[in-house]
Amino acid sequence: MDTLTKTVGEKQIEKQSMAGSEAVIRSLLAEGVETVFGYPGGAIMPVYDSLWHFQEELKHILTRHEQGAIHAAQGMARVTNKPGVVFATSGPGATNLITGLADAKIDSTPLVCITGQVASPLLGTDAFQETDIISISMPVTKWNTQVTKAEDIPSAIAKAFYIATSGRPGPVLIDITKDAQFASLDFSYKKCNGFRSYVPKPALDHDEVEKAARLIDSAKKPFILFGQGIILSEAENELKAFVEKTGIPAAWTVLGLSAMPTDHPLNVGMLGMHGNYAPNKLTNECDVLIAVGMRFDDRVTGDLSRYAKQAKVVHLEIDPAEIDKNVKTDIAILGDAKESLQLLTSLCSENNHDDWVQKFHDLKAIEYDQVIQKELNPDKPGLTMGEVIRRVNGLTDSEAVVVTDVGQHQMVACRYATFKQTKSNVTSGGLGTMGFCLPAALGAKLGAPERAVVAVIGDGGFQMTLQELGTIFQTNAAVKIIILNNNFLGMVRQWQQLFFDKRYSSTELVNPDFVTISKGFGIEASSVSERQYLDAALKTMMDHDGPYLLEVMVEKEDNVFPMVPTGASVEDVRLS
Ligand SMILES: Cc1ncc(C[n+]2csc(CCOP(=O)(O)OP(=O)(O)O)c2C)c(N)n1
Repeated sequence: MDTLTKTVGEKQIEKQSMAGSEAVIRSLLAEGVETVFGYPGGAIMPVYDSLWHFQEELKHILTRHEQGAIHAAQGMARVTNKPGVVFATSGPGATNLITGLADAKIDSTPLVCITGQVASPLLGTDAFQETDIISISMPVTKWNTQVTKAEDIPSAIAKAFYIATSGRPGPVLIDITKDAQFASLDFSYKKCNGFRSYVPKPALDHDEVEKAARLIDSAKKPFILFGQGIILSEAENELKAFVEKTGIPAAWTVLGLSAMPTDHPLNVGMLGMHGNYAPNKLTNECDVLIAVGMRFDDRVTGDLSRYAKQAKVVHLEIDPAEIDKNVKTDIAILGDAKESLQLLTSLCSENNHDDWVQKFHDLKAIEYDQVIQKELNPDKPGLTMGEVIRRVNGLTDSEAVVVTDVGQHQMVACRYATFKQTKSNVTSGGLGTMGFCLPAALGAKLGAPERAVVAVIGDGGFQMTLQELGTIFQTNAAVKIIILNNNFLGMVRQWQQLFFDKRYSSTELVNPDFVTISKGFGIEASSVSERQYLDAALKTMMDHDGPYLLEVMVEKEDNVFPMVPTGASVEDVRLS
């Protein structure tokens, strides 16, 4: 590598001549990246070769599948609020990223994915492992670009990091042709801080905030709904201050979980299809609905034509595309949640709404009697998913990062896991991607090594990405894996029971021996099916030095309630 000195204006800039592949690595280092998840192949070999020379500076985690790499990067991003970075080769390597990209896009997770591409003279010739990943990934990335010249690599990467992390975060993809990786450039790196036509953070409109404050002050039954926007903008303290000053009850979406301590007196639980009874029902009784950093997903709103029609709606949101998308707003506050909440809190009067808050408690008592008590302290012999989660809360003192897959176990974990700190719930919310959990838990553990990370997975979803046990073994990441085994694709079976006259079409699973599989991957494991051994089994798992898999045999045909059936109104939430 030669060092060149160039004079630009009056400044002497040190430039280094190097290959495009090395520029990729140096650009990532300039962005502060410490870990990359990926899988090599022909079109990205020059980058992997350059990586070889930077093993001390940049750790590469070789997953067993590109889907595992991207979910692991998502898991890391979710616990650190920093972009996850992924390498994959062209063709199948790149297409294997698509599910993760779609998942990260809908859940606003910052990712920078770098794919190798065939050499530029071969583009469009159906060359070996050529695929048009730019077109394929267009709808599932926040931005993507193809680089065919080595000298464009640093600026493309700088732009990628800026776009992935600014405003509403999301995944970006850079596709680099093999000749651009081999060619040399004079390297210098300048971080991107903005470019024309992209306004990631709208300027706060003081008048709108003032109007919202007056409306909130005059409300008799105000209700706050908060989502992941709080976590992404690190507005946890601002949310708490707002809630406490105004005395307004607040409910979280699935992705908003842990943005506030579970036991905060004004935290009234989870919204949505399997959320709590009170926040769903009382959505249709509040007079002012204040939505912060959430997007009125259909799982939260149910039937829109019967959603909060009586309420004035205030929406605090960073992405203009979300305003009036699903729910018509009366006052839109565009901006970063942290700044918006700070100003709004300062303009609102101190207040309390004790009678209104009591209504939430009254409905919670009904839910407790009819659902929660039976789930957490069952008197039937079969184990419930809820009692497993209750014990995990106790064993981890509510300090763990809980990573879930998709299905009944996910909803049960989201309902019953308790949190003391933020960024403690990692789940595939918008896309509902089975197979997300195991690799995401690995990424979460590597991103937050000091924290306990508990992966809660169904027997179905586990078998979608179980090969990542190999990566967990190789990295010795101390992920605690709980398979809640009901021998069914449980959530689909629940719907078949409730809405398809119990026709269990292709949902019963004949499962392999998960303990043997885990041990085959070098990961200690055990199975438990009786209540009397459950505590000890969970404790053994948590105390084990290193990763551990515990299979818990649970009731085969339990259902998750409450439930707002598809197409129903939130006020028609069912308790059984
Ligand atoms: C990739 C993917 N395929 C299909 C589905 C549809 N789906 C949602 S939940 C579910 C069942 C999950 O079963 P399991 O992993 O055993 O968890 P359980 O519901 O039993 O807790 C299925 C098939 C999905 N969400 N993701």
